[in-house]
Amino acid sequence: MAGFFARLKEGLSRSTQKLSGGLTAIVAKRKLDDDALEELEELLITADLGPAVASRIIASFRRTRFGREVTDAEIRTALADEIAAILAPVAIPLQLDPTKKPHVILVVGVNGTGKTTTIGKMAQQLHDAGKRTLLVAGDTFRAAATEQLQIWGTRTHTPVIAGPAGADPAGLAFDALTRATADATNVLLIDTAGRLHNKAALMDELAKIIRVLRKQDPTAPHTVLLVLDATTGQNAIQQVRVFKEMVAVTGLVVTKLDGSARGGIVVALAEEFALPVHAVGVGEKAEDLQPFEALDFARGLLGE
Ligand SMILES: Nc1nc2c(ncn2[C@@H]2O[C@H](COP(=O)(O)OP(=O)(O)O)[C@@H](O)[C@H]2O)c(=O)[nH]1
Ligand SMILES: [Mg+2]
Repeated sequence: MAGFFARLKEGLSRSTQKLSGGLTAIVAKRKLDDDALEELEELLITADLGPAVASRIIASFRRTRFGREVTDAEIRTALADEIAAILAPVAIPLQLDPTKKPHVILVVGVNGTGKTTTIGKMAQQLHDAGKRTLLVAGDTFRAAATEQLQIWGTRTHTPVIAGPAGADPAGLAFDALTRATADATNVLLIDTAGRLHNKAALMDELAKIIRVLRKQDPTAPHTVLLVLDATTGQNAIQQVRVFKEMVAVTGLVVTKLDGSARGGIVVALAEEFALPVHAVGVGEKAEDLQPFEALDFARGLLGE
């Protein structure tokens, strides 16, 4: 997994520059007095960690280091430890329930966050793990979305259930679950539309998908994965709130951590929602989706 950590660290480098560069400037100047702590708090907020996390970390630094001469290396390490402690409880890999045939995963999120790509990456990894998988092209609103999923299906040797543009996604999901149950498929991955500008329609659509799934399996969906795009920063917080009102989100995937300067958002999400972060995306290839590791991420963020 060293390769992935290297990519994660490289991907986070813009976030790191912001946080770590700012930190050096603050700490190098003087000892950790009120002004320095205040600047540090602002820096943490600017780096998208959120006001709650920032104030808690600053309170901790005040308790342990107030008035002391500190080095930026010491602060960097202490910060990485604090961040890792916040992230550790949410760093929970996605568990498939082997008694479910299939384990149904509903993938939701705003347009463009990376739902279809994440499903494609998961399909590849499931294929490599010898799992039988079926994909549902439930974003029937845009024809391109169905084609995009079909390309991933071909690439990963995974069948795709799709309909014409405008087809009822709930109908597709129902048919897919019938087929998946009949041939003992391990995982059913359902793509959905992310038309947040028409929230009522989207909510109805998701509710209907869930309703028809439950006609066949009252325990489905077993996972509701909300995909968030790290580059949207604080916006991601609002997206979680909105989607939690629509569906019972069980976990998050945070994409586009490569090249985003806003990786700190993962810390704010952990603090605010305590939802499991199952995986992170650091690129467009199948191997660029990996389980979320608290310490690796915290160290990556601080450039350690
Ligand atoms: N750099 C980068 N691009 C990504 C990542 N995940 C998805 N993308 C890209 O983001 C764009 C939107 O992704 P898509 O899966 O179509 O989003 P959807 O509308 O939610 O289904 C595509 O160009 C993807 O290749 C990631 O982790 N890193
Ligand atoms: Mg899509």
